[in-house]
Amino acid sequence: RFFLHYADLTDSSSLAPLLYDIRPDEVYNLGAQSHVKVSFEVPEYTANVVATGALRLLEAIRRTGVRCRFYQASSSEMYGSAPAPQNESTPFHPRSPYACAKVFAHHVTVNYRESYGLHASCGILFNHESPRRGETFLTRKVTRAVARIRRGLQQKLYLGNLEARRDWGYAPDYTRAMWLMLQQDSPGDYVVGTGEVHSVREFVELAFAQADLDWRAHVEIDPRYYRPAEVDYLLADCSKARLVLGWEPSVTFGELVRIMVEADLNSPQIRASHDG
Ligand code: G4F
Repeated sequence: RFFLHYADLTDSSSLAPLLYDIRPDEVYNLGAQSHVKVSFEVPEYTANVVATGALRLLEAIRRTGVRCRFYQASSSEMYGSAPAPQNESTPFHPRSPYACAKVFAHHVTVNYRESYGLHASCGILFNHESPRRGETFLTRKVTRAVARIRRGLQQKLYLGNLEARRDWGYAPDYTRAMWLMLQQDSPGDYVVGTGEVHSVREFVELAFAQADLDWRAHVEIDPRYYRPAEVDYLLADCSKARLVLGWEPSVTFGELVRIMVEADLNSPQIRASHDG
């Protein structure tokens, strides 16, 4: 009962007919060029997908008159350099083209809710990770390298800023929060995170330790991975999600690192390269 359909957030002509055919009850807009560093290389494309893309989808819903509930994937990146902990009332201070585009998408979703009475909610999700995370994002880049080093497939891991701090949680917990938002009688905006902060350095240290490796023997800094403007400190205050949605994270930071390292250690691709 799972169907894939083709459409593209940069092509409004593909969105309305699809909505009209499917007539969904719920629409989750997770579409993006979601890599922060990459957004500095392709800022216009990022804005087209992330900012105008959200607007195209909202406009398609409005024009077709399909009565669905709408979820917008807002991001903790919108807070940028705003003081922590960040909650729904914290003013945004975006630090990348990606974050600027997310701020537009967030505000236009709120605007469509207020203007047209759409059941549209924004989840302001802090970093959420799992073994399915793309290999160019920090957590997965590290856990994959740990597994490859452990299996003798590489020696070094090159990273950027080790001092940035993030509120990292487990993606399946966050998907539950998204779904809960659309089950509420009224739409709203919710911060979702664990309320715990760790540095990149801590993540690295724990991931290597998980495989009995000393990170200092393998990690080197490559300035190419620094960003023109960094987001130093993100920490969620998700009191509203806890109170209204009854949402709680189920996986701790330590468990998240363990799940991701184990998945990469057991990954068939890494095992196959090792055996081969
Ligand atoms: O894993 P990251 O690339 O994630 P970032 O930039 O926090 O953004 C992610 O989370 C957001 C939610 O808050 C999403 F909206 C967004 O789409 C994305 O999923 O980087 C995490 C931190 C950064 O401070 C970065 O500078 O790790 C630092 N870092 C250090 N070395 C690195 C590296 N990041 C990457 N990707 N690669 C490195 O080599």
